[in-house]
Amino acid sequence: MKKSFLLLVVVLMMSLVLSACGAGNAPTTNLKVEFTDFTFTPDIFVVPAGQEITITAKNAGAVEHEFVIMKLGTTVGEDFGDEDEENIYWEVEVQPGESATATFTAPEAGEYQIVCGTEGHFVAGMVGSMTVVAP
Ligand SMILES: [Cu+2]
Repeated sequence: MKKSFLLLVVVLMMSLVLSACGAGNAPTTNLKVEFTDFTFTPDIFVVPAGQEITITAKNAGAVEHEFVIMKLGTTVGEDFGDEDEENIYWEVEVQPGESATATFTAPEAGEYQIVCGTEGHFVAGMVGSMTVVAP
């Protein structure tokens, strides 16, 4: 009795994990993101390496926000500053109340940090991640 209940719990948890992965892990060349003060929604992105990616970003916040992709192997330290500028792979900025559509070429496969480069927003927790998968 006890054992079968445990097994049921394990199976249920595994199916939850699997369905969560399935929904979030499909690489796409068409990203949509909404900025608020101070969050990216969604904050996890999966794209195929080397492909042209179109991103539509809507700023629903009250201040300017940026979607900054850091270069592979680099992350922002305690705060986003001048020393991080050279580590930017690509970025787009959107004024409050506006939307922007832009394109970039997905870099090589790996895990990339996404940050907002507007002063103070990184510290406020405006961060995300982009997984680039081999096509
Ligand atoms: Cu921001």
